Amino acid sequence: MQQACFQFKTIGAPISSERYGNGHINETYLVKTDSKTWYILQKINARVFGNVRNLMHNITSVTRFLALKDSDPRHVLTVVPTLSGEDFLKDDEGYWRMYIFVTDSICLERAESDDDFRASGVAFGRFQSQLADFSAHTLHEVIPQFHDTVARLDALEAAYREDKFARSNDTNKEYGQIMLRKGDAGSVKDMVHDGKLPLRVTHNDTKLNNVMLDASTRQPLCVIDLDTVMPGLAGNDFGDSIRFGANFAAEDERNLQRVGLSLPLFRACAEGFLSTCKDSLSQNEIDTLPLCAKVMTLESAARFLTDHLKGDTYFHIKYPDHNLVRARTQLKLLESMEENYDAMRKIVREAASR
Ligand code: ADP
Ligand code: GN1
Ligand code: MG
Repeated sequence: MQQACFQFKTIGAPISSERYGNGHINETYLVKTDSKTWYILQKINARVFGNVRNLMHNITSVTRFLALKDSDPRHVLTVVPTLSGEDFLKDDEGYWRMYIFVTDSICLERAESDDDFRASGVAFGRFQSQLADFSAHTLHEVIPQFHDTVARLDALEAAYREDKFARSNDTNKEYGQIMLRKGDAGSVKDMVHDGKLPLRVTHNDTKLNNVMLDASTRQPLCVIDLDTVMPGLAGNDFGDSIRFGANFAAEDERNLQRVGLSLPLFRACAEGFLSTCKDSLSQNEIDTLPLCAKVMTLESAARFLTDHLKGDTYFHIKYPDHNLVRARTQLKLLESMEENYDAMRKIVREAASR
């Protein structure tokens, strides 16, 4: 990692590097230099991203496009080239890339106020509307069927049946709870198939910790973690934000009594998101935002449980049953969304008519 730091065109020489952030996929390091500019160095997870060249093509083309609209380096992620001018480095350890560290910013694991979460909604809504005229066909589908929730449930079923690590007995209840809700996933898929929901260029991983806020004003600066920018559904970007950020508790809270949907946070995100992209959304897209929140939560439950059954090869874990804990948390959140579904729909209607 230390050698990799020196292979990029940094302003100033790297003087320290330390593991950074809470991402579940890549290995992230903060690199300080003897200049004022700091960097983020990432070892790209090549097991998750089979074709790193295509991945980096997506990221550089999207960031260049965004930079033409707003050249402030704090408003768009900036890829730092290697000494030989490439957008990533391949060495004996794997694939590396570097970004400019967004200065005077904060990146939150939990919203500290409704306004923090409103800012996240604004950032992802704005990201989507800024990319409305980006040519979607130039993007590679870096992870096929990434948000095909029906396919995610099929993958869970296969893992459950195979039961390679003899873990299925502990997951019968959760498996049943997920499969019971396949209809919701199918209804979104059918709407796409019938042309009722359009594919747009979306972020697809809209967690609060993938947004940078200004450290003093707490207004949104830019969206980061562009690995999964691909054609997708506007509702899934909204829904995944809600799943992660409108929960009273963390994504991996063990005490399920603490888990549930916060309607004030839901409202804040809906208002922020719709304030920046509602003019480009169809009525069907707006109407299905609450459904997409449920489906993204269901999908995450399925993905975490699948990874648990397959021996934890996808998401970083901190302890042996971490993915099972995450799956249980998602299911409890989903139940809470179901209980609050009418209120969620009302809030979205109100936010859309502001
Ligand atoms: P992962 O795909 O593993 O989630 P991310 O790209 O989201 O990786 O990076 C992990 C964390 O590193 C982020 O949540 C954020 O805290 C921090 N980070 C990433 N890129 C930047 C950046 N350009 N400036 C400041 N912090 C960053
Ligand atoms: C991963 O990379 P990170 O931590 O922002 C995952 C998302 C999941 C999320 C669950 C490429 O996001 O899809 O929703 O974990 N990213 C990828 O926390 O699979
Ligand atoms: Mg991330």
